[in-house]
Amino acid sequence: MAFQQRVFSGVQPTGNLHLGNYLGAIKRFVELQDSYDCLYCVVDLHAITVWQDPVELKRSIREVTAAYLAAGIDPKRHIVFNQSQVSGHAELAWVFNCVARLGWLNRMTQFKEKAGKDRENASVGLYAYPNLMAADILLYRATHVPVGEDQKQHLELARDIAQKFNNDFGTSIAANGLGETYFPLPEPLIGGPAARVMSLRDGSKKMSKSDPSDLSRINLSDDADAIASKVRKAKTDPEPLPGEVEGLKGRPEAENLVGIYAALSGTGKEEVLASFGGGQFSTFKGALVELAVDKLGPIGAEMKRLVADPGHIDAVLRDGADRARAMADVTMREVKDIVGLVR
Ligand code: AQP
Repeated sequence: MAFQQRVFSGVQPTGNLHLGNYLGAIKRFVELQDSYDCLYCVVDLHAITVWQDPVELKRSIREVTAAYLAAGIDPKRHIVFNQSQVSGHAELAWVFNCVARLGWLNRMTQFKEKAGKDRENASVGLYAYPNLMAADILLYRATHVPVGEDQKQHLELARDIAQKFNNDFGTSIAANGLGETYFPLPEPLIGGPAARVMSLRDGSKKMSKSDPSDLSRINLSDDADAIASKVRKAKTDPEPLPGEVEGLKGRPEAENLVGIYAALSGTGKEEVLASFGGGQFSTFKGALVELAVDKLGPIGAEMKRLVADPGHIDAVLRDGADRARAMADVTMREVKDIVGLVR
């Protein structure tokens, strides 16, 4: 690996990869390849924190891998793999289960949202999910983590865990000749006009794989007709588009569509409103359909081609896991020394 700074991030293989996953995460993964050493993971151990059909899970792991490759991630220059194939993730997560405090996890809003009212029935894995996420990142001592805004709180927890580990074991880290601090405090890379893509049916809810309405999201596998129909049916309000970003306040659906256009075209919301401000939604939606089909169509087509060749995808994952494991093994040997686990 050639760069000083290292990126780690992942996507769960839970089906229906959508525009939010693309703009909030995968598109940014691609952009970061020229400045960082990158590990991009299909986080299948996270997926099983809620029930997954085993046959569907295998399909989905390959589909996320295909999305990575189709979007432009280079698995030779960087590392693409699935989490379950590197046992260090689960091992380090256990150490972090013993570092993180219950009070910290009790504050995690994603657990509250996902567990809902039936909290007693949620899996222990769903509750401890942020500790596994911290392990994913710190196993490779990654310095930067590109994620959508919904993951900000988990990233802060990963920093707290790294800090507490460094403090708790400071003497041992030094005694083992491993420097003054062991884990870096990973920086979130969140931003751009689509850090939080909202549902096309409800501008107050994030676009999500698990939304029961398929009209709420644009899937990466949608064809041109499906994209056109979903954009045309997207909820809007009766006012024309404003000329300035200020005018999007209190208009979540308009803001969402403008943000999507900006992110897909690589500009900002200001530029989009400079072109479309004052006009009707129907004109803007027509342009958005054209842009979305232009940008997403080739990715969807390439995903389809790749998924038809599972042998190739599995070979990419195996090669990535071998290279990731070599790095993870070093960390786990050092962590065991630091913690005092005799080997
Ligand atoms: N709506 C979104 N806008 C921007 N970024 C998003 N991400 C997810 N939804 C949006 C980002 O995509 C990456 C991978 O997400 P994930 O699949 O690991 O988990 P998630 O955040 O739980 O995704 P979903 O779609 O909301 O799944 P469900 O419905 O199963 O909970 C992350 O970087 C995430 O921020």
